[in-house]
Amino acid sequence: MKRRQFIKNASLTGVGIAVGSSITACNDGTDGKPIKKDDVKPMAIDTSKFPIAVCTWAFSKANETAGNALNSGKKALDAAIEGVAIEEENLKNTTVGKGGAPDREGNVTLDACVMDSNGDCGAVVYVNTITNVAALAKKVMENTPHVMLAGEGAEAFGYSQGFEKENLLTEESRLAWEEWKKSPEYKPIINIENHDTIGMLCLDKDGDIAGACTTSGLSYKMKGRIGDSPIIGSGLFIDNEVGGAVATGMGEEVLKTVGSFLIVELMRNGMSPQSACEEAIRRIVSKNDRYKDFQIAYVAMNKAGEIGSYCIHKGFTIMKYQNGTNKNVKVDFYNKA
Ligand code: SD4
Repeated sequence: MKRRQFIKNASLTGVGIAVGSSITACNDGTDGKPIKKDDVKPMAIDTSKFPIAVCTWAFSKANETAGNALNSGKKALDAAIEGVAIEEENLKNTTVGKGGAPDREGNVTLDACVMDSNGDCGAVVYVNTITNVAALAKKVMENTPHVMLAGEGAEAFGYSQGFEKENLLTEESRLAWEEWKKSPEYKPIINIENHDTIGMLCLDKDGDIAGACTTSGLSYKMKGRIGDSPIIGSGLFIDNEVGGAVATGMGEEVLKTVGSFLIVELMRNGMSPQSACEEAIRRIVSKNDRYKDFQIAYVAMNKAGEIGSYCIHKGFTIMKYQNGTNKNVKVDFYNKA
């Protein structure tokens, strides 16, 4: 049997994921610390549990769309892109895609990345005229020699690939921005509006994992600001031998710790997805007294389809689709004070 058919993970027995209720600390005995090599046991993968789709926040329709696509036999990346497109096109969602809140000068700028099971990836940043930026990131991956395109270059490439030019600033978002300008203060509010990026991980019927992450970034950000979401390793990372991770929340803090890459590497070294997410949050809060003022949440899935998630503050939830059922799951959090 090939090495890929196994994942080295000590947490197979005694995993503490409570589907449908809440995800709490995983009972794998690591206490958030990397386990020793000798403790790492091989884990066989049971493909009858696949496919699985998981995403940040309560984006039910998006996750169900991805789950159904996986069930119909689509590959992980195509399903993830189909899923997140629901939110990119949702005009009521002011944190992803068209209708997203603008920067402080009134420009809606979108960031996205995708990563495939073969390790390929694509990203776009500062896109002002195209709604489906995750799909655009996939085109960058497939049809250019590059990983990332920015701004006008990304848009021009998008038109050449058949994407439509659109005005992303809806009347509702424009009015909210006009209101904000009356007393402009840049103060992201925990769990509200500023933290609703959709990051999605899909595990398809073949057991391959891929993901997508797409956002309009922080509301009323400085012109030109880019967050973690389109940065491979920060907003999203996939290693098809191990699993994947996605992030949402205050991008600056995720960037400083390369959060999604960190989680995948911790899983490679034997941590469960749950312990890996907890350790990634611990790295942030242990260095940063200001954590009380911002939210960060991670979601991870390993090759066996085990899911973990952890965040700084109460209020974060994820969607999980498995066996045709799409559930909202509460996530445990660090700040119990
Ligand atoms: C960013 N991580 O641009 C994103 C913000 C986010 O919903 O999660 N927004 O920093």
